Order: sequence, then structure tokens, then C-alpha cells
Amino acid sequence: MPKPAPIEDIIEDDLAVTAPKTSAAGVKAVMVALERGIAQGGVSRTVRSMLRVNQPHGVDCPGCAWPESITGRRKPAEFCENGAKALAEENTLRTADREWWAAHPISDLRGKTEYWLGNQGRITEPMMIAPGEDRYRPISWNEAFATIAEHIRATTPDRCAFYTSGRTANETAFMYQLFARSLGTNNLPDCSNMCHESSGSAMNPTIGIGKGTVSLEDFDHADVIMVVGQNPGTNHPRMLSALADARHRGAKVVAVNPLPEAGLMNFKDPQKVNGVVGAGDRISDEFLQIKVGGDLALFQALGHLLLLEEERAPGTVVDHEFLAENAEGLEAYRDARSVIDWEATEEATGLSRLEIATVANLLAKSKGTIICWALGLTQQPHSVDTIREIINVLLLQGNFGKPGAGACPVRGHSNVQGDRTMGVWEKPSEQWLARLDAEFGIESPREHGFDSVETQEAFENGDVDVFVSMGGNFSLACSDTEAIEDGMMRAGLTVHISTKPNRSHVVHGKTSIILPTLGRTDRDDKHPSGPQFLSVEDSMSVVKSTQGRLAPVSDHLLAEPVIVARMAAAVLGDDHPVDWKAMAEDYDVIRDHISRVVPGFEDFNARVRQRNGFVLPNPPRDTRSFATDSGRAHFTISPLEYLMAPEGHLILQTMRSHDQYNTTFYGQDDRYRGIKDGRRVILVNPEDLEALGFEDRQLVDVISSFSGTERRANRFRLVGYPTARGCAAAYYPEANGLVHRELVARESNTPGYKAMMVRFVPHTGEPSSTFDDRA
Ligand SMILES: Nc1nc2c(c(=O)[nH]1)N[C@H]1C(S)=C(S)[C@@H](COP(=O)(O)OP(=O)(O)OC[C@H]3O[C@@H](n4cnc5c(=O)[nH]c(N)nc54)[C@H](O)[C@@H]3O)O[C@H]1N2
Ligand SMILES: Nc1nc2c(c(=O)[nH]1)N[C@H]1C(S)=C(S)[C@@H](COP(=O)(O)OP(=O)(O)OC[C@H]3O[C@@H](n4cnc5c(=O)[nH]c(N)nc54)[C@H](O)[C@@H]3O)O[C@H]1N2
Ligand SMILES: [Mo]
Repeated sequence: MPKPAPIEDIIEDDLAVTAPKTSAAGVKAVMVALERGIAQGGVSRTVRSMLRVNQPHGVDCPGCAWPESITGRRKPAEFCENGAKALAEENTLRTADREWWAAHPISDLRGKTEYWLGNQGRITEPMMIAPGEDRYRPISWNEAFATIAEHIRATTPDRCAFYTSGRTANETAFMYQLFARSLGTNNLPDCSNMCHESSGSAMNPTIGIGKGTVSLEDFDHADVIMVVGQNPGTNHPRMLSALADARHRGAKVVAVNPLPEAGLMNFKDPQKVNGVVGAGDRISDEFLQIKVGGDLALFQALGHLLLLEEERAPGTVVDHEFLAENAEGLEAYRDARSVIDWEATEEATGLSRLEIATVANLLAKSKGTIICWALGLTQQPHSVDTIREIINVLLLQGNFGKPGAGACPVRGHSNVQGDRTMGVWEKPSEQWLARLDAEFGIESPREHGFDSVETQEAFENGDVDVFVSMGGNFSLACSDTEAIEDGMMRAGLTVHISTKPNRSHVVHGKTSIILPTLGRTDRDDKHPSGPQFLSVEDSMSVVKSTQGRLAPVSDHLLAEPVIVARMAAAVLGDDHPVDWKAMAEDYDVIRDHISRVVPGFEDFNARVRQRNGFVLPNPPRDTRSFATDSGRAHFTISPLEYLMAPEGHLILQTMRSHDQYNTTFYGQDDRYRGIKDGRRVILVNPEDLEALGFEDRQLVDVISSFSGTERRANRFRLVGYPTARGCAAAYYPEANGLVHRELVARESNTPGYKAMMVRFVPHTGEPSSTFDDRA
């Protein structure tokens, strides 16, 4: 197939808006997926990769972390429109080769949108730009590793940071954290810091695990499933089948969201006849259109109502037996929840008392409740408290360790959960470090390292000499876009292990190196012991293998574990106790180490080769045990807290469109929300538009206020949209410049991407930053 034609950039003035869709998926979704795949990589590559996705011994979809069934219900095609787009992105035959880099001075690339950058294709060989140079030039792998070693040796480990994006496989992640710790730092920020950190911070101390406590099969048994702060139609489309099946069997589904997301309303299963022709299945029985940030108030009210009902009919709601055996703090919780300020609750949630009571009634009767949540809950100042209130409500009815019940934080990146299991964390436990040290004969540092917001701060303060990024697009994923870009450009060396060009490559350190790597779907067979595979862990703690089979677009790509091994060997020298080379040559060697260091991975090499992989131990789910300080689950008490917009302001959340994967854009549309050919939009309730004196489609500049400071982002178009009153929504990453770095969730330090206070002024025609210039 000839190299596909270059893409056209986004022209924001082409924006078209139609009514939001009321159902997700269906045949249209399959068509879109196939078209995108074929345009990028041709028919044969597309079909070959799509048929192997999420099948036993196949390739794990690089899209999301939603699991496949391990009990045999797997469909012949276990992928969704957006997973297929993720594959198409990676399988593209477009290349950003040395001629391409030579033709584009860095000043040009800085003026391009991320959409344009990402669509230039796969990077084909290592590239470097040094101080005084105006464009990237090819270098050899040896020269790249020698340069990295020189920079790292010239500084101290605490001035180096090693970022990980969640696509990184288990084996790579394990080696990467081992490298950082061998060097002497726990500066291991990761995308989890910006994502579900709040979930871990709430769950670890209360139930003794930072992961979900349900399996996919629990969806077959639950009476009530709540989907809170999550847009599965776009971000976890395969979850819709589980919800539709549950509803058919009689389970009630409750959606809680400021937006009436298409996938939460109706679902057309492309694998079923009615999905092809009919209106599709209804998904939600109840839809609570909550105000952004109102969930803590909602779950406190639900707790209050459940306790009232228990008082009315003792023994029917609260699971006293479970609580007596497994939990503590019920008395205090009951006292705290015995009173409620309904006026404040209605103001916080934007919901009526009746709406909340309807859901409380469903919960009271439920014998098994699953509560699912994602980023709508994790990226606000009071996020950790909100999630603790969910845990409280689950505990009351004993919703742990029984069929059809549990906590289900739905994870993002396909291996973000596994990366943490493999020790990518800036706050490792002593137990982890001791096991690592014993296995390898090294001495890991004990001092905790930087998380991602602390890394941002270090960049801004000039405290980063070397930044290494395993995947990801740090500058664009962070808050405070201008400040992080500026900080990154002052670092000594930035190194990006990447598949495609992105913004972080062009707002680089004084010296910058890009190391092009094989992707999930690429064949990894240049090893003395033959072709290699890797492994991942999904959102429900299932570990399984993943193996690509497609021919790489270039002969000069290296696999991620090989890159880490060669970098580590170059930096740490020949007499280092870790045998990096052996691990790079045969990934079974890495897995053998993992089996001795990571609990639950015993006999890893054999078990990962089983057809459906294996399930990690999950004490709350398996045996109702809670590894907290006291060995019991904890109720917690938080004051009522919610987001309050000052006069003339709205609460702004940022979210993903249907055509993007985080900072990667597949296209220019958000089909389900009816937005076409444009991304610089702010969705606002028409009544708020009127109250604030703005017109639909008016061009505005947006000003966010935080703690006496302001951030500004220019040239957005207002779009009247049925979001909750008092709230607004914009796309990530266009609106990231509006998020002040210090606006974070307490305890988890996750950026407040869904908690900005904004006002609008008519657009003045002045671009405010480089980022806006590219509109
Ligand atoms: N196709 C595709 N798939 C993806 C991704 C992608 O970009 N594209 N990203 C992956 C990653 S890394 C992640 S973490 C996940 C993200 O998955 P999601 O969490 O679904 O992602 P967001 O688009 O941020 O959507 C947040 C949802 O929460 C709602 N929301 C916002 N604020 C509030 C609030 O205060 N309360 C409530 N109840 N709801 C609120 C928004 O309206 C929106 O529906 O998806 C993963 N999967
Ligand atoms: N405003 C706002 N900001 C947010 C969020 C939000 O909801 N709102 N969400 C946050 C969340 S949940 C997350 S997870 C972060 C995401 O932050 P990141 O994980 O840093 O970003 P991604 O966009 O997922 O990374 C995309 C890049 O990964 C590289 N890549 C793709 N495949 C591979 C591969 O196989 N190997 C390697 N080495 N590289 C690869 C490509 O070069 C691509 O440009 O963003 C956060 N930022
Ligand atoms: Mo994420």
C-alpha cells in the first residue's frame, strides 16, 4: 500500500453542531472504525489486527482497561469503535521519518496542533536535537544511550524524573522502576497520578486495596449498578454490553453525570440484530443530572436515606453481620449521617430530594450493588472524600466479597493498573523496596519521589536536569500548559520513548532525544530466544499476555524492554549487579524476577501462558479481608463539601471527545455530542448562556480564577448544550491552560481538571499563548 496522504489540520471555523445523539455504538460505529483503520494501514493490516484483539494469546487492545470475560463468553470480535481507532493509529503506514524531521524546523512544529503532529505517522529511528540546533536529526541507538548516560551521570538522581504512561506493559514497567531505583531515585511520576490516584488514596486506607473489587461476572448478579462520573460510550464502549446484558436480566442501572452522555442513555449492540436496525437498548433506569462536584453530597444523602430506611424496617438494609465481623466506625458514621441539610444538598447536587430518594429506594432493596466511577469523581479538590463516601455506602450493605457487588473504579489506560502493581509509584512501600533489594542486591532509596504535579513544580523551579518519558505526552497531559511547556524547555535533557510525534517532543529540553519503539501490535522477534510477548493487567486484576504480529514500519525500532535495558546498562555501567542484557534477550527472565518480587505473580511464566491468563488475589473480593492498619474496613466521615461558582462564573469540567485518546486525536468530531469539525468549544446550558448574556456560538475568551490568580485561554466558541445548570464542559487538552497547577485534589494531588471556576468575555482577537495561536 502506498504511503497514505498527509492529513488536513483542524479549521475551528468549520465547526458544525447538531443535536446530541441519544444512543451509542450500532453499525455506524463499526463502519467508522473500519474506515479509519483502512485509511491508515490498509485492509489486510486492519483485518489482521482487529481479529486478534482481546482474544486468547492475541493482542491486548491498547484502548482502555475494560476486561474481557475469562469464563468463555468472549465474542468473535472483542473490540469497539474506539479500540479499533486506537489500533488504526498504531498500525498506520504513515511515517515521520528522517526526511520528515529534516523538512520541519522545530519552530514550525511548535505552531502545529496535536492533531496534525500525531497524524504524521510512526517515528522510524532515534532522533536528537542539541542546543543551538533548529531541527531534530537522526542518531544511532548507541549514541543516544551514551548521551543519556552522560547527562544522568553529570547530575544527581534527585534531579532526574522517570514518567510512565499507562500503556507500558508489566515487564517494561518493572524494569523501568528497577532502573530508577538502581540509579537512586523514586521520582516515578505516572499518568495514574493524574487519573485514578484519588481512588487509590480513598480505597487503600479504608478497604486495604487500591483496586476495584468486582469481576466482570459480578455484572451478571448485581441488582443495581451505578455509573458515576464516567462516559463509557466513548471511553469504555465494551462496558455497554455488560450494562445492557445486566439490564435485560432485570438489574437497575443508575447514571450520575452532568451530561446526558449517549452511551448512558441507549446502546445499540453492533453484534445483535436490534443493534443494527432498532433504536437500541435503554441503558439507564435512572439518570441523575448532577452538578459538577456534587457527588459527595449525593452519596452522603444516600447514606442518610439508607440509614433512615433501616430505622424504619430494622435488619432490611444494613448488613449487620458483615459489619460486625469486618468493619469499624459504623456508630460514628451513623451519627454523622443522622442529620442532613437538604437545602445544601439540593444546591450541591442540583438534584431534587425526590430524585435522590428514588435512587436510595433502589439501593435499599438491592441485594448486590456495584458502583462504577471514573474521572468525573477523581479530579476535584474533595475527590478523595467523595470516593470514601462511596465506600461508606457500599460497606453499609455489605457490598464486598459477594456476587454482584463491589467497588469498580474503571481504569483508563490499558495497563495503568499493572504499572502500579509493577512498582511504578513515587511512594513505594518499605515491603516493596526490601523485596526488590533482596532480589537484585541493590539498595533502593527510601525517600519518596515526585508525583506528576510535583514534577511539574520541579520543572517550573528549574529542578529537573533529566526527564525520561516512557510513552505519554507529559506537557499536554499536565495542567497549566504554558508553565509546564516553559519549564520543560529549561530542563537539560528530555528523552521520549514514543511511537509518534507529539507536543512534548517539540517543547523539549535543551537537548532532546526521541527513542522510537515498537507498539502493542508490532512483532517483537529480534531476540536470541525467538519472538517475545508481554503482559498487562486489566481493570479487574486479570493478568494476560499480549503479543503483536504485524511487521513494524521500520527496522530501526526497539522494543520497550530492550530500550530500558540498554539505557540502564549505559548509565549504570558493566559492574552493576542487575543483568539487564539477560532480561532484554528473554522476557521470561524478567518474569522470573517478577515472580519472586511481586506477591500474586508466583509461577508467572507458566500462568501467563494459560489461555485466559490469571486473576490476581483481591482480598476484599476473595475472602472479605481488608488489609488496613486494623485489619478491618473503615467508615469515614467527611464534612459536606461541593464546588461553588462565584457570581458570573460557571464550574468547568474537561473531558474527552469521541475522537481522541487522551492527547492523541483520531479525528475532529465528537459524534455522540453532535460536535463536528472543531474542538475549541465550551458546552453551556442554554439558560446559563442567556443569564450570562451570551449567544450560542459566540466566540469568547475564557478566564479561570483560582486563589486570587487567573488563567486565560482565548478563542473558544460557546455551544448551548443540555449540561447541568451552573456547569460547563470543554475538551482536554485544549482547556488545560486554565487549570492552575495548585488546583489539585487533597491527599491524592490529582489535578483539578474537573473543578475550574470560569467566566467568559467576548473574544478580543488577541491570542494569549503559543497554544492558542494554533487555533
Ligand atoms: N476512546 C477513548 N478511550 C479512553 C480514553 C480516551 O481518551 N479515548 N482515555 C482512557 C483514560 S486514560 C481514562 S482515565 C478513561 C477516562 O474515562 P472517563 O472518566 O469516562 O473520561 P472523561 O472524558 O474525562 O469523562 C468524564 C465523565 O465524567 C463526567 N463528569 C464530569 N464532572 C463530573 C462530576 O463532578 N460528577 C459526575 N458524576 N460526573 C462528572 C463527564 O460529564 C464525563 O461524562 O478512559 C480511557 N479510555
Ligand atoms: N484537562 C485534563 N487533562 C487530563 C485529563 C483530563 O481528564 N482532563 N486526564 C488525565 C489522564 S486520566 C491521563 S491518563 C493523562 C494521559 O497522559 P499520557 O499518558 O501522558 O498521554 P497519552 O495521550 O495517553 O500519550 C500519548 C502518547 O503516547 C505515545 N505512545 C502511544 N503508544 C505507545 C507505545 O506503545 N509505547 C510508547 N512508548 N509510547 C506510545 C505516543 O507518542 C502518544 O503521543 O492525561 C491527564 N490529563
Ligand atoms: Mo487516565
